[in-house]
Amino acid sequence: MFKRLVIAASALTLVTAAAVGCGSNSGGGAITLGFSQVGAESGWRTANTQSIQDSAKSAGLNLKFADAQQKQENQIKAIRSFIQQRVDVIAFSPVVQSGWDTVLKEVKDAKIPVILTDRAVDSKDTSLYATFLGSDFVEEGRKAGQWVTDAFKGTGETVNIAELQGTTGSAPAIDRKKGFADTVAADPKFKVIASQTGDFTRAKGKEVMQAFLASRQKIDVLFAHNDDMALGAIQAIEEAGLKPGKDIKIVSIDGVRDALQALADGKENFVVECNPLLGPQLMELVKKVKDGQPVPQRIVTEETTFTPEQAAAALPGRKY
Ligand code: GYE
Repeated sequence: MFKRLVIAASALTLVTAAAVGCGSNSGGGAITLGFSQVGAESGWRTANTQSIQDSAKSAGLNLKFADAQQKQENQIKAIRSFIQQRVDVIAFSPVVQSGWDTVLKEVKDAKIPVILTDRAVDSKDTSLYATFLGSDFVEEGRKAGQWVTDAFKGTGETVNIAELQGTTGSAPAIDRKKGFADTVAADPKFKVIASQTGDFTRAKGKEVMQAFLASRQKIDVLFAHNDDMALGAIQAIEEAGLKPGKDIKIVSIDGVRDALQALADGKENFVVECNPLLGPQLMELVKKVKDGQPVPQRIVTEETTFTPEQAAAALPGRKY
């Protein structure tokens, strides 16, 4: 909570500074990076923010950090304020995929390079950004779908699947849904009987799972687009007197410590990793684009998957 207040307060400072036209670098020659974060909706996001703040510090960058509280309009405001402050580089994790062309053109006109971090935009004009650093979300969805396919190999019976989607219109929600659906579509016994957004949060994941359970359809598998929604759903399942991981098999994406613990405890069945520790790579890219050096258009993060045994082994060293 305290952290959220601090982040909200610094977002305000940023807007105020822009309004009074205070635009100089305070880092005394250091590169100034304006970063617009999605929010603080999940454990993944908290780890991502920490990684960016820590690595900006150790790279000696002057970081202007704004938290958009899951609202695109706040991100657009923050980006405009970064332009006014004449930051050297702008990086952001776009909350949704669409609707960025206008503001990205403004940034281009101001000759400030842009780095997309974690999530993509659907702008046709790829010259609006220098590079996109982040995961392959379609592949993550495929890995989740492959686990479900393998887990139910022996049975010819229908397998009912409930899906908790991420934030509507966000790249990870769109891509993970697609990767999963394409994979399970190979066998018609897999049926996605319920699919709704839980906005990547624990509270919403729980609430939507309660509604799924209240509909009294038999659910064999829950696929959650992130760990936090799965963790909320586990609470709903337990409160309904069912055993998560047994009565309902659960697969989710991210690999935060709480989910690995649930996996090791038998309350989840499989976790697909999505790496939030993008800070060090981002800072390298910031330096390069600032210097006008070439960078690849797309940099895909490397990630793994976890079974319960692998989760138990990974837990002691897990940093987030
Ligand atoms: O999976 C989720 C977070 O964009 C990859 O956003 C990120 C997703 C992550 O809220 O937990």
